Amino acid sequence: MCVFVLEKRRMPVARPEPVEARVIAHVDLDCFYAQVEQRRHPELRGKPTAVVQYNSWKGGALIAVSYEARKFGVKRSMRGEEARKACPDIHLVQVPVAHDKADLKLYRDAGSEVCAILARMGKCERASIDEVYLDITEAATARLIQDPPQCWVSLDKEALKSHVVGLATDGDATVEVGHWLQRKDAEQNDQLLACGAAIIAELRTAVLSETQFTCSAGIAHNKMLAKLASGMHKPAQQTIVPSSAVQGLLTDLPINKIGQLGGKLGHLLEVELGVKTAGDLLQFSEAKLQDLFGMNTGTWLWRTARGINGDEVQGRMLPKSHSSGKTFPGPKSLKDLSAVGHWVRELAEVLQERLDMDIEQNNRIARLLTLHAGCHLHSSGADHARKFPSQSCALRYGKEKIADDANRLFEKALRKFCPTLNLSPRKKGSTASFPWRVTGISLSASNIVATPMVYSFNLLRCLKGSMVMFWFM
Ligand code: DCP
Repeated sequence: MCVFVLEKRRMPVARPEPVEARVIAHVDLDCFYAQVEQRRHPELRGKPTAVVQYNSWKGGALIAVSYEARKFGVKRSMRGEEARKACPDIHLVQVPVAHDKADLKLYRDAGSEVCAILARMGKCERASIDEVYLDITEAATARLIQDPPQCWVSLDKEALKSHVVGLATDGDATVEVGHWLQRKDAEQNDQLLACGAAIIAELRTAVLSETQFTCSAGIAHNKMLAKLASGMHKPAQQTIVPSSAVQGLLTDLPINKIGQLGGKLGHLLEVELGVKTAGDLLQFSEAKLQDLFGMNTGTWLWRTARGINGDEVQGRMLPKSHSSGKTFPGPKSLKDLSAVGHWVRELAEVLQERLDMDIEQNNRIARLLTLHAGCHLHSSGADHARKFPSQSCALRYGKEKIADDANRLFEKALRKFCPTLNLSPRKKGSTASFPWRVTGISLSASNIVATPMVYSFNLLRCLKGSMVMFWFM
């Protein structure tokens, strides 16, 4: 019997772990947008720097803070003015703007540079604009056979600076880490992690010398543990999680720190079962968790509490979808269909640019268009938020077609959101306002597939019409 009903597509799925241990790394760039801006403006290097949103109210919202600025207590939750109070010498750089909204191309491209370097040693999955999972099992196994840790004559400086979870280091940490990496009596899995740590140290050094970016990493036997470890020591450091340290690491770990437990599922565990840490979950049998959450999620929870995770690194360096969105907070909210139509057209143009780029650079097309929006309904003076239903349809290329389809999707969603609503155009001069306001819109293009060259060439020809005619002349 499944007691807690949650949206199925959002539920985690338990996958079996392989018999042979994997070596997985999670690499996360440090204060990413701030580093990109420091590279673009070398005079900012080593100085307290933050990147702020284009909306300049109270100095703009901080979205990335350099580690030099963090020393003064500057945090991402602050606005520019507050940050300047905490650190008068801080340099605030505005995020680039295009189409009247933040343009992240600069950061996306910088993330791609890093991915290309990391992918040299194994399967690489781009998890976000500045995070990558790597499966380096093959490379670590090969190194263990050809050049086992006990035989290393000199140790990589970065590898020696690793942190090993569960290793008590009273004296010189690098000496003790060096011993741990080269232990003759180490189990094979720990030796594999030692080889993995050496490989990741080399890759991080290559990233620094080729891009000027520092990054931090976690090295473990699965994705969940590698991700937990990469954030433990930042910036520019790496952390290894040996199997023997897993239970100690998880016992007091707040469940919202575990991927997929930050949302509704984690909230349910806390409110309904009093589970605050991964250790608290250990008291429930697998059968009990299956009873409460269904077979698959129950098993996933039981395994997660024990640090077991079979998710594979996907071998995907390109995004699974493209999106273009904008928020309209407070007084900027959109209050009529023409304002929504205007912004839908702007967002459609940005989305089409990214779709064109994907065809040209990667030979891929998207097949599904989805509109998401945040909408508030105000009736009898009360302004209450309710979930606005997302709507999808087949994606037709061309910015006008995308805009038309997205506008239709918006109206369809609005009718579902508020079935009694009259959407017919207001009479000229009418002062009656719509009983809703839109606080955010996003268009996304997903279901991306590879296209044969001929097809994509024809598609480009349709899209760029006259320009292609010119090429042929
Ligand atoms: N970002 C954003 N808005 C947010 C959070 C992040 O635009 N609310 C952007 C700016 C960040 C980048 O995404 O530089 C990566 O986010 P992270 O959460 O990984 O944080 P940072 O890389 O900035 O810092 P850290 O070194 O703590 O990972």
